Amino acid sequence: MRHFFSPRQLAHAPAIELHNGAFVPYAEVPARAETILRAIGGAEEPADHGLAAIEAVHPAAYLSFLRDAPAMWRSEGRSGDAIPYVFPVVGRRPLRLDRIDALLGQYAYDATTPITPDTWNAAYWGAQTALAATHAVLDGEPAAFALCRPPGHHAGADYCGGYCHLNVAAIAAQAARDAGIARVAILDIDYHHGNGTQDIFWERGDVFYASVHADPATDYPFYWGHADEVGVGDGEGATLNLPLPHGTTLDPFRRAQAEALDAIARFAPDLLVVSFGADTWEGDPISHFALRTADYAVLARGIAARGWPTVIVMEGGYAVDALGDNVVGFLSGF
Ligand code: OKP
Ligand code: ZN
Repeated sequence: MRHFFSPRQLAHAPAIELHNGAFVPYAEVPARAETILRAIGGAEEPADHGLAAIEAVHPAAYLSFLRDAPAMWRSEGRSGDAIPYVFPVVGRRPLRLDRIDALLGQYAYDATTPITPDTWNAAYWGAQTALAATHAVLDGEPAAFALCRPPGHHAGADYCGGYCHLNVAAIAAQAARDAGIARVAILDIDYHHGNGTQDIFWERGDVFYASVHADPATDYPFYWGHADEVGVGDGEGATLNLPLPHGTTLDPFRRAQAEALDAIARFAPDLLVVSFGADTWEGDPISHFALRTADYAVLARGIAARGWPTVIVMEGGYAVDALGDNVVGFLSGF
């Protein structure tokens, strides 16, 4: 399988995040990508497919914000990374906002996703990594792996959150659509619900979104991923959420994944994007499922057996020492 990675993704390295009432060291560290890269034996550098494929998902005003936020933050005399502290919970509307703190809250839904001076470039190349893997599959590879970081599935069209700035799975899916692929499905098997991906395709019937994740009644991101969320309008029935409880092991996880794959099969996609997170592993420091390293090959074989051309994008996984083995195990199933 072809692997893609840009070392420019490593420059995004926030120092701290707000977690359980205190600032703690940031969990989404560059070493995650470095350890995966070593374990998979290297990767090809992506070509630059340009900004247009990113703008096909994210509005230009949001992209300018990601680029400009660090300079605006520093011009207020602040040190450290830009972090929001106030959010428009009554709903967002296109206000004229002149202060960095107002913009941060307008374009984010949580306080765990700092923006550094290197965030834009790293996220841009994460998107290019996803696009390179997508083009490899469009050119005939049965499957390709995009080693993306920061991850993407919490980022909506015009918001960041959950360590995510650009939605790499959505950018991959949209690029496939724009290349003439009529029906695209996204299977999200990160521990956390991919609220950003769900929102982006919520009203669309051409991209199916199915997610297996920790029950949002107990787990981040809380306000999305409940079983009654099915999409609206043209998208009604093209979103499927399968929440699972703490302690979930391989058997219930693979049953839920099979249910998601059966629904995707009824949709009959021409291409599959997998948002893969290894934070379902039993030792993950911020998660509460109980998958073992050997389970990832089993899950991957269940996906590969369906026979759809498949783009795999990396999402979460925070047990850095185990991450390489878990990703290699997953990729070995294809
Ligand atoms: C990103 B991905 C819990 C803090 C949660 C954000 C988690 C983002 C996960 N106390 N912090 O889906 O792996
Ligand atoms: Zn996650």
